[in-house]
Amino acid sequence: MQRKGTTPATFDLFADEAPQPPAVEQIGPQSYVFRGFALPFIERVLPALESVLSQAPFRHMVTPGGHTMSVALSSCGSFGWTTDRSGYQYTPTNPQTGEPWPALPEVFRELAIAAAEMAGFVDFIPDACLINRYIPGAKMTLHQDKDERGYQWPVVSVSLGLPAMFLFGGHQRSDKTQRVPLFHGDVVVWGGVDRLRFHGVMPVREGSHPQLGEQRINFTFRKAR
Ligand code: MD6
Ligand code: FE
Repeated sequence: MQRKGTTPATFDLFADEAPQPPAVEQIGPQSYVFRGFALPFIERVLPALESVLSQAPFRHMVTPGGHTMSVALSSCGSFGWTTDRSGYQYTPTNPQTGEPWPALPEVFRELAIAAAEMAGFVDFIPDACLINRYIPGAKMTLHQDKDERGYQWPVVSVSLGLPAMFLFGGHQRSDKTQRVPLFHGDVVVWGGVDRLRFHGVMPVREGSHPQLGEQRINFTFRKAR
């Protein structure tokens, strides 16, 4: 369509852009995806992440079933999540080093609390942050997050780097799953009636992210105790 001089320049600039996905998507009665929510925090998050990982490097854990996970894991906060032949558990120290887990960086706490509030969970104080690294091909099979002491608090999940297809199921492993693509900066919050829904991540596809390279990093904040 031809426009004449009275049209503001910005109008034409944006006229041909693809429609933007909504900034908030509700994926369950008490579950939301907040697109790009972490981006304003990112310049503070990345150095904080480096610092945590220098103290508690990623490692591949072995599940109670004897499988080595394709996802590499670290933690920060008062409790970290570990798994070995004897089971899954939250521990106050890193079994790898015998030291307490690195403290939860202030910017992580701010991000988690702000996202939880957006989803209607006020007064969420996370005490554990699990950090997952996916290289291309890594995946997370369907699971429930149920090693926390209570389920009244949500889980806040932050995705960075390569995109991934998140699978959000129901309360039975066999329930149909929704596919939710997650991109750099997206934050998912779920809790309440959705807190124990099965979920997983499909194998991450090859690619390179301008800031994070050939990997996807996911943080999940919880109240473990
Ligand atoms: C991931 N996330 O996105 C794996 N769990 O890499 C999870 O397993 C998860 O994103 C509970 C709540 C949100 C999550
Ligand atoms: Fe999970």
